[in-house]
Amino acid sequence: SAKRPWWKEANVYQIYPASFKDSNGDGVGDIPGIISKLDYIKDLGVDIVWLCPCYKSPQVDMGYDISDYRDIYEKYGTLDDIDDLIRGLHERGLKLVMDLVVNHTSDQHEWFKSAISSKDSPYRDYYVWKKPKIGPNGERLPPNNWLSYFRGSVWEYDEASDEYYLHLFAKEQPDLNWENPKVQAEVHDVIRFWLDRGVDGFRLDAINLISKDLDFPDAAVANPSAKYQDGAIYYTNGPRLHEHLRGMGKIFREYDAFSVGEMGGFTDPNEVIKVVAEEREELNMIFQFEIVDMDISPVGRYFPRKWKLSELKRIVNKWETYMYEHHGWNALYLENHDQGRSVSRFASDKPEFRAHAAKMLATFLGLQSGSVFVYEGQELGMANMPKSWGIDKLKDLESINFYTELVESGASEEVLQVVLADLQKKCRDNARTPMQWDSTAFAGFSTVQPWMDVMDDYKEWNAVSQVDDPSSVYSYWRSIFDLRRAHKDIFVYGSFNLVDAVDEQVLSYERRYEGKRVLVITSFSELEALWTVPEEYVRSGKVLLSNYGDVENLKKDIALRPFEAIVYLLD
Ligand code: ISL
Repeated sequence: SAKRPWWKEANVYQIYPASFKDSNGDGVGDIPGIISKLDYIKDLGVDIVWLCPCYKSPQVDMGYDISDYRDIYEKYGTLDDIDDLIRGLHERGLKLVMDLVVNHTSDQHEWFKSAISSKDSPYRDYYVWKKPKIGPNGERLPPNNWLSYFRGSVWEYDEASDEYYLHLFAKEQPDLNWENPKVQAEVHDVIRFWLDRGVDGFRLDAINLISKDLDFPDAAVANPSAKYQDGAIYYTNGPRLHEHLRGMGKIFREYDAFSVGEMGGFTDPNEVIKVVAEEREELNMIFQFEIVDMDISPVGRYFPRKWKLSELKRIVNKWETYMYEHHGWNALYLENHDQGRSVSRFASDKPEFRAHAAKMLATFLGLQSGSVFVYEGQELGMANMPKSWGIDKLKDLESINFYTELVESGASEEVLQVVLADLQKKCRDNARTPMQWDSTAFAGFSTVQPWMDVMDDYKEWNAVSQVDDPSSVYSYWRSIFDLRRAHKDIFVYGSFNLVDAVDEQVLSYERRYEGKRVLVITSFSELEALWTVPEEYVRSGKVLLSNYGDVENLKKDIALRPFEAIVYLLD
């Protein structure tokens, strides 16, 4: 039978430091701000805080460009503040997980500054350098045609050495060379530095990109009109990935630390299990991207794709049943700092539906098998940026570069409108607006105009108005975490059964542990949904939770109201 390590019972609250709480009136969130909100986090009922990068950084990519792994970004605070944060969390029985960004560093990191200064630098091989390719007319070309996640080539030319360096993300984020044992040792030292300081684990950024195909072959030309092509198959889940993960996993086990890897482009559970199977001693769990990629068109990230509820069911069923049967573990999420707000994207943020829709998604996500990740503001039902916000409101280099490239390539007004609408739905900026604490100026996030505008709806949608309201989205999330604790056998360790694979309005699943059974019913529709409870579930029982709050028993034929969610414990 499966083991019961502590982290299987742990749920996570993700904090984006720039947008959580500003304590010193500079318009940017900071660590003392986080410390001032620890009771709020504790009361929600989570066990772990995952803090996005707070290290020293020039902030080209919001801290995912680290210039010193052992120091803190000055606007966020100091190492002493981190120590206070760790203490404050531990006093409340909470743990701290930090973001480990080691696919790349900042170009302002000492290693890179030295590496680019001379081919003889002892740090040269910390990064990936290649000679130019010479084109048909003798012109200098990048070593291959790979497209960067943030647009343009993944190669940046260095005049002085006549070589290019690799950067899968921005040119200010040079990729580390994991083939170099010294790089591996440096990363291990960084991990120990933080674990020794009292940190309880890591979220490993873009970690399945660290092992590259050393031939660096050209990518197939999928888009003939584009200069650069998607080379992901040559650097995702590469040949030495597991070896590198075991190297880090060994240290994590030494400290009984938590680990979750971010692994986009990983859709085969037979491969993922090689990372999360306990006996392999790599990572506890990974973020797979199938749900958040569901509405992305093959044409490009910010082109829309219509999805059906049956697709979502297939994805959920696949991961839930596979991990249960193979003793793996899922990381459950609908939001993070790279995604649009879930209520707007997967349900509805129309005023008449928003609260029910947010609670329905909490039910859908929060009662599955796995560790639940809630992103700051999700517990309040925070929504996407309004349509009235134009492109000039965007701050993220990813969305800006995507849009600018389209404009520069002469895209039609029609295409631009499609992309703008899709950015409004999915772009990363949606998740980065300031937390809405109360109805005072700047939503109580700051005393001055914040680095990014506060959403227009903060007077109605904020923490103060929800914390003591038993019918709020926040209180509902708290009930979800209460349920997971009170019925741990079922919700943490129980099996998962998809109840209806075909209905396009209603998603229902059963959790079961020995004789105990719970039926979860969620409607993803803004219309009434007529649904027949399958025979074997029509029996007496008790309603554990319902988002409309007025359901008393389970009938055979039910008419679910818009975005209704009901949780039954069956006798
Ligand atoms: O690999 C992907 C898809 O297959 C990407 O989605 C990738 O996983 C993702 O873009 C990585 O995001 C993370 O690293 C970035 C940073 O900008 C994001 O905020 C972070 O979450 C670079 O560090």
